[in-house]
Amino acid sequence: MNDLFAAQQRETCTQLAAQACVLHGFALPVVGALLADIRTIQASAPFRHLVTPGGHVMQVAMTNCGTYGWCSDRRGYRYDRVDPQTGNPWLPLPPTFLQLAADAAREAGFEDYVPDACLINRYAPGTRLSLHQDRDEHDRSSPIVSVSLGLPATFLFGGFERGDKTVRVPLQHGDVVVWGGGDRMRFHGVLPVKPGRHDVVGEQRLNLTFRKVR
Ligand code: MD3
Ligand code: FE
Repeated sequence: MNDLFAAQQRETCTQLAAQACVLHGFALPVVGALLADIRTIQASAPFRHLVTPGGHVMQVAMTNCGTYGWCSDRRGYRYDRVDPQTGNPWLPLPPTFLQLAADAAREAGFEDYVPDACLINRYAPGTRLSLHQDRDEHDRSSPIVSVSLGLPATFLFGGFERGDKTVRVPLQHGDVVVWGGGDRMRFHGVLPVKPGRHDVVGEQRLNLTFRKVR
């Protein structure tokens, strides 16, 4: 590990842009509670590989909790109050999720953050998420808070056009990223997750993204 990387890991926060920052290890104290909640959520709404409007099966497996869940099928992308697979509402956001999201948002300068949706992404080794923008949320002024668990990944942080240059951001187990304001509409993605086994989470990467949809 080079000195610059070592120094970065000792920082509590790395600023990626004016309103985007990585809070290193911020979720570590509540990892046990988060994983227990994820187990409950996936028992009710199992991880599934959504189909894009173009007919491609997504590599990332997804589920949701909160008032709204992100869905994709041949008809398009949308937020839905019920799981289309079961017809049941998504489970509510667990208190630990709400507390962590609000604490991280406050740390990054956003007071009173109350998300109404949490998309849970599961990456098996080799899984990637291609460059995209998150544009299905009605409320684009609230930040997005993302929590990384398990295997490390390289996040691609781009500009406002698909072809803009991207910077690579290493994300570790327990890191929380807050993306707000003007930086919310940036293109972003995740490079293929390298094979490995995390002591607690196993052979996968999990990512929680909190959003305010309405
Ligand atoms: C940056 N998830 O679910 S973190 C997604 O690691 C998504 O699973 C990635 O991109 C993951 O849509 C990245 C979350 C994230 C969400 C929205 C953003 C990062 C963002 C909007 C602008 C910039
Ligand atoms: Fe995204």
